[in-house]
Amino acid sequence: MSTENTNTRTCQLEVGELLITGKARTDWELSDVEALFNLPLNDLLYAAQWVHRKNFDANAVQISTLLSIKTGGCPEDCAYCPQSIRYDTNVETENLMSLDEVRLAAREAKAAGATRFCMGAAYRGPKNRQVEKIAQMITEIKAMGMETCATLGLLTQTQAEQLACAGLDFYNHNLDTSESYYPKIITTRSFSDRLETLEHVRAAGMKVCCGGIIGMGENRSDRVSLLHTLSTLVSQPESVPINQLVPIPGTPLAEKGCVDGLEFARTIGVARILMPRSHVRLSAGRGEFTDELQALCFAAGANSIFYGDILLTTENPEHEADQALFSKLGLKPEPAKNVS
Ligand code: SAM
Ligand code: DTB
Ligand code: SF4
Repeated sequence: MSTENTNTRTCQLEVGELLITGKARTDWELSDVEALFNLPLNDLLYAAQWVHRKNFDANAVQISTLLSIKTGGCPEDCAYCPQSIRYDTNVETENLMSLDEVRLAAREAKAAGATRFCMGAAYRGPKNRQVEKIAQMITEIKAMGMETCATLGLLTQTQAEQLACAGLDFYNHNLDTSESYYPKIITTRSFSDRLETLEHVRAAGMKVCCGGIIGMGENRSDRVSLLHTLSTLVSQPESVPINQLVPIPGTPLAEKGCVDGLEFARTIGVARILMPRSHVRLSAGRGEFTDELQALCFAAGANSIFYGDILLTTENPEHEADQALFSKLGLKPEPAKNVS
């Protein structure tokens, strides 16, 4: 394996039975994804690094800041989620934050060096009056010179266009898992509802942030299927968050254990090869990772993180810990202008 052929104009790499070019393609077969998952880890890491270096500075990591602008009280039944009203968790229901509160938080994030500001809301989907308020927040944050991202649940086409007009750069909406495992995790909206929202986001001209969660009791074939679906969307998502389940007491997935770290890193490596130009983000669950596992994930092609002590409701590594890790690994924040 791994014979680099530099004789042709396009560099190619033989990876097991596959020939990869490091360019984005959306015609992956399920069997290709399976084959990548089955590679010896060293071969997978080599191929993922090869692809990563063809498309990115391998030592630069895109940094986003996340703010929960509307916490808790969500009517949906997502089995992993501390914000669902159906589960008895420690999360209190709060109203949508005011424009003043969000402005202040965004100023602080900017001062701390954030280049992208993401706002999350515990909605099934926003009401039109909520979209109007959030559109104002987006316009103000854009004016501060940061990129904007929001995750508000299902969107209609009109809502997606309103958000795009307000200056929203990215919309995060995850598939979460494979189509076949999905009904075991969420029953209040379907996999195809999610695909429809992604289509609305694309049609409105925004960039797509879409990924999933590892460690919800799914098996390897579900992880294969999730990455296959993501990489064969009409356009690949520009950002691909790979979350490790944070098991929350009170939710149906409270007792699920952590997925094996090597399997997590393998998932990152496969995502990197399938979606060469996407930012692959280490998202929820990073607080439980050792420095060594994070280093392995960066080596496998992860190049984005959430920075800040809290995600939406759960803990993220403290910023001092991330600064120390970046220093130990020789990583640097990716400059905003290169961020896709
Ligand atoms: N309500 C909106 C929605 O569901 O699209 C936006 C917020 S929701 C919290 C965003 C994403 O966070 C979910 O799709 C899921 O992937 C992730 N998430 C939520 N709880 C999690 C948990 N306990 N562990 C890992 N990821 C989680
Ligand atoms: C994503 O995929 N992960 C982030 C972001 N999109 C919004 C959210 C993770 C939430 C983890 C659980 C919590 O903090 O409540
Ligand atoms: Fe609601 Fe989103 Fe949590 Fe599902 S993931 S319960 S939609 S906040």
